[in-house]
Amino acid sequence: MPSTTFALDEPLISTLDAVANEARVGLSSAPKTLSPWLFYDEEGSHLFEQITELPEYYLTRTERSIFAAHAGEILREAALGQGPSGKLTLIELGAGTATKTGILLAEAVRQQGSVVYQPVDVSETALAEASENILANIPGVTVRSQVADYTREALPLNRLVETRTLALYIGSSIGNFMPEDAKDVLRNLRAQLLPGDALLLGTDLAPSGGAHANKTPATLLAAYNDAAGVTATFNLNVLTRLNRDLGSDFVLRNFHHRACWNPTQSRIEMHLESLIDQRVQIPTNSSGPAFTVDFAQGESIHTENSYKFTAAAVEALLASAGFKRTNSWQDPQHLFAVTLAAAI
Ligand code: AVJ
Repeated sequence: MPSTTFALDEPLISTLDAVANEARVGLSSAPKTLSPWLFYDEEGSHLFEQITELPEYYLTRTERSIFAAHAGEILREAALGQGPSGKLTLIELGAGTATKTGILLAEAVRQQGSVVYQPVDVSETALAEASENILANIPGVTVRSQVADYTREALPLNRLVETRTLALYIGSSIGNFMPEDAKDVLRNLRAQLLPGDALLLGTDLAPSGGAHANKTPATLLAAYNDAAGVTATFNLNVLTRLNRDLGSDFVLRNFHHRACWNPTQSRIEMHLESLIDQRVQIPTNSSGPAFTVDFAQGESIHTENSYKFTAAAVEALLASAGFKRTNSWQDPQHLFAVTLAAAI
């Protein structure tokens, strides 16, 4: 077994242990934090799907429109330099239900007759839905899904002979990571690729600035604080999850969803703000003894960062992880960017 391959027989800590650990560490630190992966229980995943359809949440539909407008060019450029018999194999990090990927897969089939698609995700049910949809709708695709946490394990990449890999890391998922961690995620991916393989990275763009800017902090704030309150429900659902998984006693009406733009860090932050002075109990669990969490009125739990990038920041991030930007595409309003890079 090559040394870059993660030993898949090594047991991963169970999800419940990981939840217990996150809660203990995050809620006893100052300021209090919880990791965004905690959002995605069954209800949270469903709420996120709803978010992607909100009028204010432009990210998903904008990235899809970029794929629809440029899929041919994206795949042709990703395939440049390959040997005559080589085809692109597509892998996708955090594929989820892979709803946007279909556009790229259909184009890959058009260009090369068939394609192998390897979606990687922590959710087995999301992967099952993804392959069902793709197999039913796009003939010519062979799906090989892998359940894995790409943030903690090396990617279980099955390289086929005579192919090049195009890794997809789309949906602005990279935006959830602190800059240092984002670099590590991409380096970890790079370590699984060969020179000449490609990466397609989807990033949300920073506000453009200027008096006539079409993307302002207000555009971002609306996307993370929608009028229908779906994002608020999504944020608060993390407390419901802790109550269910850990037996804690968070009272949801005592907290409120707050999104803010942090211009220094170029990120949207989501917080759950305590509306009163209160104490929450978390019973003993796999990560240690019972503990209490005290909140002062106005104190918050920082639940998510969503980084917004300039084109230059994307290029620098890619370079720091061993990739060289080859091309990029934006929607006409410059809301979102899709960047193609070569492993060097
Ligand atoms: C899934 C990380 C891309 O940051 O926009 C949506 C998650 N949070 N609304 C994002 C999210 C609040 C989303 N990502």
